[in-house]
Amino acid sequence: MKRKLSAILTIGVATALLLATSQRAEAAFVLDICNDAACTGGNDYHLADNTTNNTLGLTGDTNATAQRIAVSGSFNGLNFTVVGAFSLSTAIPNMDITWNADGVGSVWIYATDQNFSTAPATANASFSSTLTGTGATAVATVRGGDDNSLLNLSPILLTLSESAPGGFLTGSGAISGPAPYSLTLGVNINHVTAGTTSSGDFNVTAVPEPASLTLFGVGLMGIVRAARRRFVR
Ligand SMILES: [Ca+2]
Ligand SMILES: [Ca+2]
Repeated sequence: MKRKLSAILTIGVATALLLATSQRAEAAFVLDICNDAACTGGNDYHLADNTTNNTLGLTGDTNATAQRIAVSGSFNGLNFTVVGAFSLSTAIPNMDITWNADGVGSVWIYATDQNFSTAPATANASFSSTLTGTGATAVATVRGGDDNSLLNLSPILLTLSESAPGGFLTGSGAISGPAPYSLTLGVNINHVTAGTTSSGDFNVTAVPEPASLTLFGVGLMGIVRAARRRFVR
């Protein structure tokens, strides 16, 4: 009975390790740049990693590295550059958007990645921005975490709102899962007066909740028991 339990635990932890280290099977890292918060009604730009989409005044992905997207152009009144959007982990979110912009207008930038395997987890966000111009705002959000869809806009896990002249903010939100899930980082840039410029860096890293760590620990104990039994024999 004990041996069977150890075998089950060993298989469990092996599966967990495989999930944690495996490459995305059919996942996509994508950027959506929209003229409305919900990306509906047309005039919204969709760009998958390492693809070309030279429409709506934008350039397509100019960063050839996988899991990193850069794009620039003129869109909905703003001249802007997404200097870099990235997603580094296959297991637990580690994502970032860096931008700069001028002009008068408003855009919503969303970066989504899929197939994160660690849940529950806490998403920890930091947002620094520099905004010139009366009334300029930049609002960063972390969204999704509840299913594995692209452009996963709901629920909103946390919101960090900056007004001119900008500053540095942090916040956190709960990713409940279940795994696999997608996460979407959003930045709404809003310039209302001529001559406004803005730049910012929005970063999100997640850490597993104790429940995930406990499961992992139970799996490791199974491996230790199985190894010890083999050694004693
Ligand atoms: Ca639209
Ligand atoms: Ca790329």
